[in-house]
Amino acid sequence: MTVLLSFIILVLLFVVLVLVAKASEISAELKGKFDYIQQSRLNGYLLIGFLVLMFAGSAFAYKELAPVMLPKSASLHGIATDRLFNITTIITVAVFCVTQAALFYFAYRYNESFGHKAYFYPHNNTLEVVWTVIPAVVLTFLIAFGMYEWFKIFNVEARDKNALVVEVTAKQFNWIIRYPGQDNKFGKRVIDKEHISPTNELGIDWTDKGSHDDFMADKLYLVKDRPVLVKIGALDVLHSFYLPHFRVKMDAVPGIPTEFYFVPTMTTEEMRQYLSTQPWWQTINPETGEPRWKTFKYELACAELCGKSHYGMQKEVVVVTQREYDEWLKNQTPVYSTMTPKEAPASPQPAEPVKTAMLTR
Ligand SMILES: [Cu+2]
Repeated sequence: MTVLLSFIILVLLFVVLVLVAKASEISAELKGKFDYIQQSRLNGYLLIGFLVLMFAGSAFAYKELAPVMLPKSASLHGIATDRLFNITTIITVAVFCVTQAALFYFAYRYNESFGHKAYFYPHNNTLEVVWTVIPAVVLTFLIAFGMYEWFKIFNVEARDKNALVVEVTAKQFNWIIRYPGQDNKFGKRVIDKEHISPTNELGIDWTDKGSHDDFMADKLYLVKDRPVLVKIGALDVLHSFYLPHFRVKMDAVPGIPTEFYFVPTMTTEEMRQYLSTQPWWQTINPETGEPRWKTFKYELACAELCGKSHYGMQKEVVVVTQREYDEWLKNQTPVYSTMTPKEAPASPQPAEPVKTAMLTR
């Protein structure tokens, strides 16, 4: 509230200043005393002041916010994504600084003065070529580099066949996480009135034996250094599966299955140890009274504004070693085993081979 009020006061002050300046300008003009040269010089100084303020403000914001930016990538492909992001940022920031400095400096340097007539300079072929070719080459390089990394991340042939497979389905406003169980195959899903119910939101066909060992999890458990293929879907509107610490983001679209394959490289514990060496993470969290790194958690968030409780679409991601994962796996209960006979119809065709999930490509 205080911030909003301060902001309104600042805006109003600015409006008052502009109006006062405008009024004095009109009155001077009416009196025939308006000094255009002096006004132009003042504008020049103000523009230089703005330039300095803008650069100083940006540098300050960077210094203040850099420590709370995402820590280093916890996935294999994330290293390349970060490199691409950094290269793009460095190039665009450099270009921005040079062009803005030139823009404001020229406005200051060539303001209106006595005896100076503006030089008419309508065209220069060399200049046109230079400022067209250089950005074209740089942008082509950035796009080519980006596409190269993109195709590497989405190279289906290079995928490990033994990857861990997890199905994550988005809905307003939660994530449903399903693991395929021991057989590593998901039970079939059927999207019709008969199968979908409040107790079976995914429309799992319980007559499919492949579904009998599938279990739901409240946290997304992943294994360090073990590739994972996340099969992503949505039940209602567009959502976006976002794992910021792993540089993973993929739309969750109703009716169109998407997926993301990646390799986590740091367990939650290893990330905490790494963060314990970072100054901001060493500061005390007032909510817990402990250093921030101690309660660090990887996060699954929705990155698509999907409704009024969009902000609440969060789940914890836990990365563990294979041994810890196996231990966790032992304690998971398949949904089928907890169902009453009425809810869980017996499989009518036991001989039929297990079909893979409907949403599997
Ligand atoms: Cu969402």
